[in-house]
Amino acid sequence: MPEDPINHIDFDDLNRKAVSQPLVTHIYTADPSAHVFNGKIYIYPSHDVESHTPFDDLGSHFAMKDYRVISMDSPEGEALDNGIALHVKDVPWADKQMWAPDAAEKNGTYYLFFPAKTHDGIFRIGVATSSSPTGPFTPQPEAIKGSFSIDPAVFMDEDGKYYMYFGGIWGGQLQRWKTGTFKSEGEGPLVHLPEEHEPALCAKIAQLTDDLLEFAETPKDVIILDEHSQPLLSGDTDRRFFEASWLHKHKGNYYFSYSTGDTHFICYAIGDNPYGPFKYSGRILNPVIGWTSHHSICEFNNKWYLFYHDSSLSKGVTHLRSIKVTELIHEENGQITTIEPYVN
Ligand code: FUB
Repeated sequence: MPEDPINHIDFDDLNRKAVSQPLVTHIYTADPSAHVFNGKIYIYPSHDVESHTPFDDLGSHFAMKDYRVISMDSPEGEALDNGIALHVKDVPWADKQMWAPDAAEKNGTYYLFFPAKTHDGIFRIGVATSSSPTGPFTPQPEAIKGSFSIDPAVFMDEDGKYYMYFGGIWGGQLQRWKTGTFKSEGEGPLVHLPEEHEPALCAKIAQLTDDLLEFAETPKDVIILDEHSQPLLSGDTDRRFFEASWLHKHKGNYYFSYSTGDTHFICYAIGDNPYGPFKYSGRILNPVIGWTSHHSICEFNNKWYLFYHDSSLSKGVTHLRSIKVTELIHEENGQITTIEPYVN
């Protein structure tokens, strides 16, 4: 990962060129999962903080402790911080690193899904519930049974079934679960990554139980195929899955989108059912300022929006990011127009 801050960039100029500005500036926020509940937009972001943890390839410097829900009446409206929705000290199974969350609603109950490291250093995914979309949320005493890794994204299909997509390589530990059980680091945390010529590691999908508190099945691979109907390879770093799963449905097609991590793109792949396989279809967002890129896609009043983040407000500090929103266009042929985050 590059060291930060980035000194050679004229940030005033960059901000003038940005297609959108930070939604909130009194705190740092990232990984925005946006949903429309009761006609209003609710964004479930990570709450970035400065912890002075040294920078490393495993993201130890992302040392977040709580979640805050941001609400908006419209994508152009004011973004309101609704205060602390859940703190790590209130989650019995979690120790640290409250990374990218997501939320869902069912029968008037709101569910916050979140990853965190357990006291023995393993990322798991938990659930907390509330009667309000802004919380406060009450966590379940244990993480979801059989959960691992990071970045949960929950999609409700039109038949009322809920699915969780999740996973992330490198600091997200997905490579350590390659065989189904957690592997020790051995010669280093990245040694379990596949070779470049082998299929890339996949995001995971699991249907949720009716109460949305557990997996209803063993997680399966979310396979992304290339133009020859072959799984993307591990060495195809411009296209392979790294982290930040999201699923949205448009005109009957299932769009699985994700970050390519170390190559900094948000890409998408199209399928005809929630499990895939999905065919790689292109880029949604070109690289932003900051190492990470993470997004969500949401429809509001018949228009589609990309919620994303960059590190422009912190002048390039990778772990101090700001959430943003811009319009997303589905073209007639089903492709998504690639967004250039800064334009001349
Ligand atoms: O915010 C911490 C981690 O950075 C997220 O879980 C990843 O998706 C990346 O954005």
